[in-house]
Amino acid sequence: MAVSPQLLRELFSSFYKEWKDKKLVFAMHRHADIDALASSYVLSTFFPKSIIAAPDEMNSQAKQLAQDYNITYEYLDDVDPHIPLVAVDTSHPAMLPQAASREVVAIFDHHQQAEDNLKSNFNIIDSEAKATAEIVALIAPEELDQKRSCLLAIAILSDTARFIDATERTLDTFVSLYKACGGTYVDILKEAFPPKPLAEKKAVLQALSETRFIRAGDKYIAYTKTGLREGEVATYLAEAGDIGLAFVDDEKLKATRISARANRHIDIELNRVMADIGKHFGGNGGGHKKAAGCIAPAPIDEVMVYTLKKVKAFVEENDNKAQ
Ligand SMILES: [Mn+2]
Repeated sequence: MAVSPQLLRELFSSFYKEWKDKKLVFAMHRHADIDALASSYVLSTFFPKSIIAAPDEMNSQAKQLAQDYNITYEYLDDVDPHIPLVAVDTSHPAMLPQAASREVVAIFDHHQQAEDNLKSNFNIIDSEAKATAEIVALIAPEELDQKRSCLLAIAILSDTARFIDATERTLDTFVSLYKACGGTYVDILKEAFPPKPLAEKKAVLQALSETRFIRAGDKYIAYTKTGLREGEVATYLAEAGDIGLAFVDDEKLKATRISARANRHIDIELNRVMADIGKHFGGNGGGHKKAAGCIAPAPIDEVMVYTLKKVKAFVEENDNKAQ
């Protein structure tokens, strides 16, 4: 269920009263994206003593946006561990490992909540919001200027992959930000989907060229391995078939990461399947119903075999329930 804007504003205003003059670090999730960056930045402008930080390297789109909009950010490991933390665009410890050693005072997020999520005093969370930027726009305690309006509009466009999924509230929020932004729609589109670096284009094309697929009832599950941009690859596959799965051998994490997407024709809770698969391998998973992921600490081929079996069974079970 969507949380009413009024409730979100009330929650925010109690957080704001208590923290507006104190030092805070707004922390993005791992491999921060445009939504995490733009939301953290805009939130930090309401708290004059705060800074923003990334737990590791941001993705190339977020890096480009930070450069274009002159946004400075730090690496979380370089930030004094005594500064209280606000988690932005995530509430999962796996997506923000540094949260374990810091005081988490608030969370701004739009992902599905699970039992093992981070806990804080101020949970400004609405899993029906299509971007954290949508929540930030709704709770903004002051009128947003051009720069901040543009950033939040770009984040909504990026996180919804050009409104693949949106509510009336998402669209209304986007339009009012867009009008305050001063640019054209194409300007916003260009920032939300900047050109890919050569290596990323190659990785995506390679992944698509090695795609395989299986059938589950009248649905196709398409899957492949990729080194980069697994979310984008999984989205292409879901659009071409029904469910897209992109597997990444993550050497740093010593785990297989999975990105899973479903198209608009399936009613499925991929966040639940991904949580189950993660748990099975001693890792974890979650996300949104149609855009989820997991970290499975096991070899990629083993994870692939298990995941395909699990997802196929889940799709069939889901179809039977629907009939
Ligand atoms: Mn987001």
